Amino acid sequence: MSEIPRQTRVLIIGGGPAGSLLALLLHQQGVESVILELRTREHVLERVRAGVIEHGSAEIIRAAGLAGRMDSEGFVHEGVQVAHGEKMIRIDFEGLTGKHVTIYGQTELQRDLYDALDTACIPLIDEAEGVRVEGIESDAPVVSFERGGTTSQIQCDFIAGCDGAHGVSNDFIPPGLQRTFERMYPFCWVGLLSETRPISDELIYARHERGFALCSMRNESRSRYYVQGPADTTLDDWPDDRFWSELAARLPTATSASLVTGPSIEKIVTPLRSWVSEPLRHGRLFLAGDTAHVVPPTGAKGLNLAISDVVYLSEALAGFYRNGSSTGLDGYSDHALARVWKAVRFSWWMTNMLHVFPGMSDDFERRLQTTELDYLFGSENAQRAMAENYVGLPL
Ligand code: RFL
Ligand code: PHB
Repeated sequence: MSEIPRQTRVLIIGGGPAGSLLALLLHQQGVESVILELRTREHVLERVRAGVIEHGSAEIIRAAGLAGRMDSEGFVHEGVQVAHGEKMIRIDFEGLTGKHVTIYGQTELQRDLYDALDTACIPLIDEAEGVRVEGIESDAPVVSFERGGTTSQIQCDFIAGCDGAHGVSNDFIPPGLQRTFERMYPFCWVGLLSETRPISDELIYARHERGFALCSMRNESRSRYYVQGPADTTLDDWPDDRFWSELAARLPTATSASLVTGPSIEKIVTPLRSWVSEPLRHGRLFLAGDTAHVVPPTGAKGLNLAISDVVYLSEALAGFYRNGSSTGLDGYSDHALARVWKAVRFSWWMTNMLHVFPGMSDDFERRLQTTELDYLFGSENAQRAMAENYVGLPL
């Protein structure tokens, strides 16, 4: 990034999937924007995160002209497996809903987004530190930041806060005007990436008395696995050998027999929480993606919500520039939150059903949890409800 513009229409804070896709969608509707990203490009492109793209998200990516690699290198999954102890069933997405999901790493999508930003000459200013805003309640806000020891300012019409769960945009809304909703779960996930053949052609979500496990993948030779760990666990507690044996112990015996293990090439510990901040707007500031809401990864919804938020927001902003109407902008928060809460509900439901809650001494609750799984295993209607949510509710 050589020259820093002094002015733009939409100033986007955060160059993750939400910020990058928003910039592209705006560009395609003739609206100029600038992205400020705290990290280096290399750092953003190295982060290992999501893997499941909903049916509708894939269509959006396609319509934005970004699907070349996703369509050739991603994998269409027409179902997932759910295991409970030694039992396992398939949730048949295609048969139950006529839809599917695509397995394509967020890392790859982020690369496609950055390539498209470069092709469209959309300014992405990386290593932008200390972002702060003035005049959010005016119609000409100013955003300041430091880069390489120099302070710069960009004047804009609107600010889009897309800076993720650890960003600052949320802090720009006065506390009295914001309401937050939170649920911390009393466990975390330990995730491991390895250059090994995936255990199965489809994802496996498993509930076992030892805890939750998830088998996912990136391609035919790269696997992504997760196991539930204690809330206070650290990576030191999870040498590869322990991870693999714990994973194997939580899968049905016939399935774990096909587990191929190998050295980890990346390992993470991630806490699980549900968190929503309302409203998604203050004056000229709009929030989208993880900065506005966080869901536990169990339902594979975070990236997909970031995508639906920015679709709504780009349409509202483009509408404003097209016909001067603020109707779309005024409705953005309610519109986006209605979809967000459905994903919060689904992720909470999946998390509750599949994890072992420490200290769940209450026999009544334990029975209800296993009954939830029994019902899912035995009812096509329950499976359809899960499939409908997993492939993604309509935008
Ligand atoms: P991001 O991706 O965090 O990007 C925010 C960007 O903002 C930058 N930033 C700042 N920039 C400027 N100034 C500041 N002060 C800034 N502070 C931060 C950051 O550097 C970053 O580049 O948020 P965004 O764009 O809202 O996207 C959200 C998704 O990344 C997230 O929801 C998903 O990764 C969640 N997620 C999953 N979502 C799915 O839809 N499907 C999945 O299968 C799925 N699996 C997962 C997941 C998240 C996981 N972790 C690690 C939490 C699996 C895991 C393990
Ligand atoms: C992943 O592949 O990283 C992944 C898949 C499904 C989830 C969460 C993460 O629910």
